[in-house]
Amino acid sequence: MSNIAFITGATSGIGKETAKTLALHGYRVIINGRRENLLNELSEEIITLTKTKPYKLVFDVRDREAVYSAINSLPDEWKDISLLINNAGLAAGFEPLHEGSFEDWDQMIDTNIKGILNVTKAVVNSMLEKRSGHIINVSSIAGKEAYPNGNVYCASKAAVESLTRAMRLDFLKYNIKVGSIAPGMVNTEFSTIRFHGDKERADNVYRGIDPLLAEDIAEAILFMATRPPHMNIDDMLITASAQGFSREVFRKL
Ligand code: NDP
Ligand code: 8X3
Repeated sequence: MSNIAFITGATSGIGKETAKTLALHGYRVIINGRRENLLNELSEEIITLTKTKPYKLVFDVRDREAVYSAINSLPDEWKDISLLINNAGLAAGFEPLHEGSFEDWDQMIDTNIKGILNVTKAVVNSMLEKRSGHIINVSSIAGKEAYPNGNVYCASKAAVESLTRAMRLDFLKYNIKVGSIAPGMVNTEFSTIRFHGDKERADNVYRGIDPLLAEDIAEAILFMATRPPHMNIDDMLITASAQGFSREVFRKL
């Protein structure tokens, strides 16, 4: 097996920490995101940490042509991807369904569902040919149970859970492992983006608790990725200790 890992949404949060963690553990990493300046910064950080240079692919996972053109442009020495982390994703908006915005809905559905489909279809061919590979989809606790105002985001992550199971079945005979990880509350840019830049409202989400950190999820992804060939982790649900389930949080105020 090669040691090339491809991480989507690596400019921030879980994807960024996963790229660093995998690189520190000997993977050669391909990093993706739309914000080129942040990919450049991460690249420098990884070079300092590991003395190895990541490969940067700037594209929007919603843009099918851009996805294919980026993957096809990989030089031969970067083509043999053995680990795909489908992490790029977001929540946009937090309103009851009847107040939701079409734009937010499209962005979540196109990124969280179609983005995974686009990238997986573009990357999996070489895994199918080699009859080996591993795909880890970043789902969410929101995919396990809907919560008030979560509507389309929860549905998009429930789709990630379902697609993960479907991929596992379709790729089974090709010896490609497929699993998903479902984090609870992780303190990243996630809530700021969900609330369209309202940082104060975002900070409030984590008020009075110790939320998960992106590093916690990165370590769990590393664990999933480094199990021996006979073992696959299908699903891993991780919450902060103060989070009983989606909206059940004990805050020390
Ligand atoms: P961040 O907002 O910190 O990071 C999101 C990443 O996704 C960024 O690197 C962003 O890069 C990338 N991204 C978003 N849209 C696109 C796109 N269209 N094309 C390419 N990249 C994109 O949030 P998190 O790290 O928290 O989120 C990572 C994943 O974890 C998401 O799938 C999220 O749903 C999931 N998750 C998060 C939880 C949390 O509480 N934080 C809990 C459970 C799951 P850029 O903007 O540069 O394109
Ligand atoms: C992000 C976690 O609980 O805000 O997926 O939906 S939550």
